[in-house]
Amino acid sequence: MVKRVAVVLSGCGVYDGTEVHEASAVLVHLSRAGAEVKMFAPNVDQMHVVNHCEGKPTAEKRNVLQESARIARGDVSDLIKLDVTAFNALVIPGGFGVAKNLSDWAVKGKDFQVMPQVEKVIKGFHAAGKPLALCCISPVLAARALPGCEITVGHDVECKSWPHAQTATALKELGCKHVNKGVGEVHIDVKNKLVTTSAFMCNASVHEVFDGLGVMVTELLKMA
Ligand SMILES: *[C@@H]1O[C@H](CO)[C@@H](O)[C@H](O)[C@H]1NC(C)=O
Ligand SMILES: CC(=O)N[C@H]1CO[C@H](CO)[C@@H](O)[C@@H]1O
Repeated sequence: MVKRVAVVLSGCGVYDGTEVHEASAVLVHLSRAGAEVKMFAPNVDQMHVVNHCEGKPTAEKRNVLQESARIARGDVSDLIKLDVTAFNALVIPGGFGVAKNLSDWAVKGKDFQVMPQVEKVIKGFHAAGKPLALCCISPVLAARALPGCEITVGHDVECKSWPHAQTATALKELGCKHVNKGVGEVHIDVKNKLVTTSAFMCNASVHEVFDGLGVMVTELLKMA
């Protein structure tokens, strides 16, 4: 049976949208495994547009769906149209778009909310017993939508390899079980059918991130 996988994007570019290498790696690994992929993104304005040369917001306005279409080579649908019954699994790559457009984590931290459309999709796959894969910062979405779940965003002690380790601490305070894992590893929450990996939460080379996402996709498809 061909596995059908929905991939939810949040724009295009690490500082204001989906992390491009993570999305690309996920698509390559899904393609190699023979999965059938459809991409979705919310049809809303981005929180802001960042000049990626300077890392600073500009006055520009851009739409999350239109920006995601850059990654999807035009083939992306409005998230409102995502029908959980048509898919076997869900993937949400990372990037600040997750924290800025799929939720308000970037602004509110632990008091954040997940965008209702996104929360509905996550809960829909979960309720249907279908597996989810989240990487980088996107496990925060599960922390809110699936209280008490087990996740990894890498390591919980800051160092050169783990500059964002405080995210793990915040997730624990939200009631999740955080499990330390290397960039090439995943954590599998068997009960919730949730696979997570750190990806670019780790200060690692792009090929290491690529390989870690390969493990994530393999484990996701095993449960799908
Ligand atoms: C990432 O790792 C490199 C090489 O170890 C180091 O020079 C750099 O400072 C690290 N970056 C961060 C943000 O810690
Ligand atoms: C999808 C989503 O929630 N997008 C948000 C992106 O950020 C702006 C500003 O915070 C919100 O208004 C959008 O709703």
